[in-house]
Amino acid sequence: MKEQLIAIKSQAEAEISAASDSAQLEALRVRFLGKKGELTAILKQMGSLSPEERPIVGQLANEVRSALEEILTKKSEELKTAAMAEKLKEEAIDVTLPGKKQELGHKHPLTLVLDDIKQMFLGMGFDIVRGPEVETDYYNFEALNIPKGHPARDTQDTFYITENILLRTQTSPVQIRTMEKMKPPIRIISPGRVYRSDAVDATHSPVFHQIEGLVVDKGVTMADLKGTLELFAKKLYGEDSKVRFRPHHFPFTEPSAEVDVMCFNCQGKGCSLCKGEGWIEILGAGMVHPKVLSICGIDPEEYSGFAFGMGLERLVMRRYQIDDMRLFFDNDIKFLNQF
Ligand code: 2NM
Repeated sequence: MKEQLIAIKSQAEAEISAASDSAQLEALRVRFLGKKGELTAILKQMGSLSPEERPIVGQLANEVRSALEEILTKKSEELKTAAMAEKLKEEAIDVTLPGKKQELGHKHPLTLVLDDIKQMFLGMGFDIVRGPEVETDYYNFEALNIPKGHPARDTQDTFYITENILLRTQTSPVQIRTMEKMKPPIRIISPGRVYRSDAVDATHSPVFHQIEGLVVDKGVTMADLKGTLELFAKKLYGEDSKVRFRPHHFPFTEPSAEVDVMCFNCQGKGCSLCKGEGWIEILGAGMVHPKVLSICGIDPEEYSGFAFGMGLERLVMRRYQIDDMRLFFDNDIKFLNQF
């Protein structure tokens, strides 16, 4: 039995030192020292020994066990150290490599100009109000004096979610909601995204942006509208800017006008930008229709108001000489980086 123990010891020592990972090492521990292992198998035969031999063999068996336990522990440490060294080598970072440049974005041209315009109206005492893009037929049409069957419903065809829920065609519903909630004086602009069922081309997009304005108070007149828009034109196009009003029709204002600004390119002489006109149309405006005021719970005998609306895209296209509206929505970095 002594010989067997010594053979097991040298066999185990050889195999343990050859082990290449911790799973192999664990298998060896079980094979030699486990409950059903080779050393235990020897100890089970101790009963057949003489009383003189038993303590000697017993002591030898204990020595073999602790010797093997010791080299198992040592080998396990070695394998762990080697594995860590390998991992560190694999995950080494080359600190001499150049870093990744962080590209800092900037504002979209539509946002740049909208921010400017917001500042201009904030400076004139207006508040900025936002509202839902998904609207009801009532707020988008009915309350603006555009009943079912009105021709304006054809020119403002939109996207319907149900028969009564739609994507707003203008931001006027925001102003209706404001008039319902607030008592005059009201002085607001409502910028935002609007929708029309239009085919995409260089000057049309089914999604675009509008800025509408509304002032309601006692004694508000067309003169206030003219003064406000003249001041706005001067802020936008320079101190020498002039505006002119042409009669027009909107269902929600009476009287209504289209407003032109003198061509800032040719000072009214006529050029390619204004197509020889000398004037460029920038917005629509008018005195809020008494019916619209009444619908919102404002007494038209006591109060009056003016409103105006303009398209942001066309304004920005003129400012930067952009000839195709699609460029705003293509998200082409080469285009956007120019602003
Ligand atoms: C425009 C032109 C003229 C307008 C009217 C209203 C409201 F809600 F007060 F009736 N909001 N916006 C208006 C008036 C909009 O856009 C070309």
